[in-house]
Amino acid sequence: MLDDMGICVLTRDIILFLLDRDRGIFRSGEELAKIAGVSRAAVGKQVSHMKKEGIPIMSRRSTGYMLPHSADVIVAERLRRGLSGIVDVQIHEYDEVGSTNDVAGDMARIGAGEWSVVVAETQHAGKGRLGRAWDSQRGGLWLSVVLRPDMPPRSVPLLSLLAGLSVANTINEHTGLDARVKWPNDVKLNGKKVCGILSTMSADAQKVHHCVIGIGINVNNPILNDLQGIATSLSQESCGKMGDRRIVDRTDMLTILLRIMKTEYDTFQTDNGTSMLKRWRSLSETLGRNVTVVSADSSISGLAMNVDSDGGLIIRTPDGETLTVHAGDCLI
Ligand code: BT5
Repeated sequence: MLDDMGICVLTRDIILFLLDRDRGIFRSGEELAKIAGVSRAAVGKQVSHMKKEGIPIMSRRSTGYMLPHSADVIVAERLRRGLSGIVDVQIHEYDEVGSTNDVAGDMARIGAGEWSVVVAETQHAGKGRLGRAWDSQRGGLWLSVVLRPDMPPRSVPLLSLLAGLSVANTINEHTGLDARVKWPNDVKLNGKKVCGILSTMSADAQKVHHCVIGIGINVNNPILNDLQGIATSLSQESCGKMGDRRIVDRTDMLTILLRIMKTEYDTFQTDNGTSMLKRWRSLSETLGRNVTVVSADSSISGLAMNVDSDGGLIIRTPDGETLTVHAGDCLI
């Protein structure tokens, strides 16, 4: 069917959109079929596909279908509408992939445009930096964004800072929690990691062809026992006094995140990151602290003074030397 913006909407997406809009209310197959412009049998088929994916749609004979209020699901069509006129986004939604960064990278290599976004419910080979694994169970936000910035390759780390800042501001706006950014690629809540960023690029010496900004946010997903001491999720941090876990709306979060990221990126392109860096510094939990940055060939300790215009961390060592590090693990 064509929606009010003239966009062809997949039958699955329109059915999910309608059930999401009327959560808690049964809608007949006939009504859904009419709006989606398909047969009742086609509606039944799409609903059973969605149930197999784990979307808890309830079916009642001779009444219809209903999406419960508690269902934690990314509603692609609500996301598209929320971004319409703000970001010209191409959403590619998957139930399961190896890594959204790999899928987005393949798409970028064959010409996908800026703001092509790959989002998956789960990743079976989610990646951190340096070949580390990223745990990506259902309930999180696992996405990768294709960008084609006009910048030299040495400045690409700024995009990781931009993405981290956008995530922290999204969390603060959407949940009222106090998220902070940690150099180079983390977002933290109460000292624990709630989000990691993995940026990759294709470039020659002077010019970036494309970047893939991978963002992993722990939202409603469980945190592995092994990671409990260092990682947290939005739902865990939003626990009520009775210890009841809140389900955070991932569709709203993703909408806000992409809006904030687009605004940051537009400004970034006009001032080369000057104002983004100002905002990053004010949300930073790294600056002003004693840190050790460990990379493949060095370990540098000292006071984190500032970030430079390419996103490098400026450190003053105990013997008064000032050094800039461009990558590594930052221990505080
Ligand atoms: C990162 O690496 O923090 C980058 C993570 C990027 C994940 C996104 S998800 C969407 C996109 N597709 C991908 O395949 N990746 C991106 P790093 O700084 O190296 O941190 C990795 C370390 O964080 C691991 O060694 C664990 O200790 C820890 N970790 C693993 N899973 C985690 C999780 N879900 N939450 C918090 N920490 C985690």
